[in-house]
Amino acid sequence: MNLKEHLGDHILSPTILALAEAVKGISQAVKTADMGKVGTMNSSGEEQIAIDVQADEILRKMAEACDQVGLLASEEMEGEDKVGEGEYAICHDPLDGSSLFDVNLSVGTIVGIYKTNSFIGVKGDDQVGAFVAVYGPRTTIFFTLRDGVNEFTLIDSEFVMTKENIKVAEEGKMFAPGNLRACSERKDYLKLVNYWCENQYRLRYSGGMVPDINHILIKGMGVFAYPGYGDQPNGKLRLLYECAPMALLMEEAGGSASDGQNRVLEIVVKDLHQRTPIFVGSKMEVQRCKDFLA
Ligand code: P6P
Repeated sequence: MNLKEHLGDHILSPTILALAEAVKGISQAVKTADMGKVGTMNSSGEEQIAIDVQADEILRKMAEACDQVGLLASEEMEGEDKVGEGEYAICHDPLDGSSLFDVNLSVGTIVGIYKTNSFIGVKGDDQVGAFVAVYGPRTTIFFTLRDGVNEFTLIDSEFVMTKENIKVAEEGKMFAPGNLRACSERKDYLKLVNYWCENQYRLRYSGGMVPDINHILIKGMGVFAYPGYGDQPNGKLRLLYECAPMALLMEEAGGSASDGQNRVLEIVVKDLHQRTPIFVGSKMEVQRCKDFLA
């Protein structure tokens, strides 16, 4: 079954199809883009490389052309922009993991979809959908419109369903321990990492949130962690366009996502670029993280 057949007459079909077309463009750009820095910074003060800007432009053009979309926010933009009269709002990290680009590791696009006229004040629970693309040896997308999670693979320019109704088990011994530097100060995180090691968890960590969480969804188990510490108590990952979409996808697949205390999907967006710690994956594995972390 292809993407269009799967979507049928779903109200958000035009937006998902438009996102899929944008992913085709980014997938092409990833193969040929210049790896150089462009000498500019994004809204979080991170140096941009050419593909960051290119991917952002592809998604902006998509949003402007899609009648359903009225509002746009991006990791690469300072504020939220009105891009049309549509009732839906798109927030995205156009190319997550671009620091891995020059070493030819997988990168991705993360998208949250809301029905709102501003992102300020929303919670991840308000999302009507979440959509992620993985640019690896193959280009795949997985998304939810609050009806489960399915994976589609780009084959001969068409997205074909390759995994239906993805589910994540209650527990599973695979771990993706982000920000291990935090162990230098956070003995609770060090204890958790030691637990994983002493209990022979299988390490699956690439440094890219998208492929690392894709791994948990496709293998159906495991946990991804990115805590904060020191002068970054909320860690590095952004709530609106990285953690909240991933949290919705994981909950739709039967897993969970916490900031160490609360559900990620309950955190109110006060700033477009606010950060949050995140522990996401199999329910019992996330609970274990909460139990270990002060
Ligand atoms: P660190 C990639 O830059 C990213 O935004 C996520 O994809 C990834 O999980 C995280 O940062 C890695 O962070 O601090 O290990 O470089």
